[in-house]
Amino acid sequence: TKTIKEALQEVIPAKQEQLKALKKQHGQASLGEVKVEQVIGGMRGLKAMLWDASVLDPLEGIRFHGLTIPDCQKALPAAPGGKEIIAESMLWLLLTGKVPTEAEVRQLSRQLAEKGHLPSHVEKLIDSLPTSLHPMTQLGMGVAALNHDSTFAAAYEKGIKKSEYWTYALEDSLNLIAKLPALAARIYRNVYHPGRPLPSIDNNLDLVGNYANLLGYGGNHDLVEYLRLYISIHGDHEGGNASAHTAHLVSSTLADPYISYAAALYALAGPLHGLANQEVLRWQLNMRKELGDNITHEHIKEFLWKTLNSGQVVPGYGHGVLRNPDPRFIALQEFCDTRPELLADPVINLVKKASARTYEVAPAVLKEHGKTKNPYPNVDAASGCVLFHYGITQFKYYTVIFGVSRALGALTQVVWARALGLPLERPKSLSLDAIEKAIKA
Ligand code: FAM
Repeated sequence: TKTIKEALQEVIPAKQEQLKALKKQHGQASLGEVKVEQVIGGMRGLKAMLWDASVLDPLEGIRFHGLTIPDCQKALPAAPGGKEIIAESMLWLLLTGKVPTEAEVRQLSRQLAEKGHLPSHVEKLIDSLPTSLHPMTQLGMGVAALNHDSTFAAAYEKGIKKSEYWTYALEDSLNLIAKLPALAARIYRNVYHPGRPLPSIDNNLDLVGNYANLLGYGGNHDLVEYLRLYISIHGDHEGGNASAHTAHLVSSTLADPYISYAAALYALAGPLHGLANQEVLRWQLNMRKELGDNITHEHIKEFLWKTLNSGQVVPGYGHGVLRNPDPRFIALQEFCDTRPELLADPVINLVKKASARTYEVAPAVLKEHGKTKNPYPNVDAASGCVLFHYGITQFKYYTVIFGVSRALGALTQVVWARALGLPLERPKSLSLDAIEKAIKA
């Protein structure tokens, strides 16, 4: 059975050739103009990055090497006895562009489990932090401190050829992904169940199976399956989203994958990006606190307008690229719809129903409000309500789960940027005067 490194070794040369030919034959070709509103508006729609593993169509949503989420749910191997995509299958697809065999992902699961334990200096660091320190801040610190053992940094110091960079970036990336469950679960245990013993990594489990076990939810098959789906579909969302782009920019300075991903996690920790899944639950629970449990459409409309009129955004809605409901939102909603017992539960029902009912009225309110270019739900509108049902009610932890997932895409981008020899990223900035002079010319 091929290892993921061997599978990657097979596909890299053709991509390197394709890039070389493109540069040689079409290096001077234009991909369109740059408008002033893009330079001062967060580069929306600016074609400025190369990223192969996923493409985000504004209407259709994400495709991973051409596969939609339903395609992935059909093609990518699940866990033994499971149905949902496992992280290793998504990682294999993102990195190699190929759908892995069951044997390949089982071998990758074992390879990751064998590297799953945390070095003691990271355990001590995490245990020394105040439980009031946000879990995302703790996760970034733990990831950065893992760079103590970076093979990329050590090899670079010794002096390696550019053509070898990707092999060390891959080794560090797999090592980091392997350690995320133990790191993320230790933070959860310290903050929410101080002193509770942490089980050890089980070499026969997949990454998320171990993660759920370490969180203390391994016995709940549905939750483990939900986490597998959740972590797989949050893995990559094109190259320009703030977390993946940060990892790409930082690693373009040849900073190692660990500190590059630590930087990405701090982008993810922003409320307009990954932290939105926390903000959605906070918003839903505030609505319940204010309105009680019989939340009607009218009530939700009033609460939406109250949010908007107080100058806040409605978390879970809108998107920088999407202009339709997020297929990731739909996949997570469908997970619930295929499990009637989930809908029976009063808590899930309320939060799920509240999030489903919010979905029934929010787009119209946002359209009437007239500002957002996308009035539809993004992945965060649904992702937290199922976690809440399963007892992971600590919504300040939700972005950490997103952080475990986004490593799949962000680190794939780091490996491929080194394999393609992409240079230091350095766009040109302009002063206001220079912009005014340029448009007059
Ligand atoms: N509620 C209220 N106003 C919104 C809005 C929302 N959900 N989405 C956008 N707007 C506003 C936006 O603030 C801007 O107003 P100003 O001109 O006053 O700044 C206006 O509509 C135009 O914004 P846009 O061009 O439609 O969206 P952007 O591309 O600037 O921003 C988001 C995209 C995601 C940051 C924005 O939709 C938002 O703030 N959504 C709520 C937070 C959220 O759910 N983020 C998670 C996104 C998710 F994909 C992820 O990364 N996890």
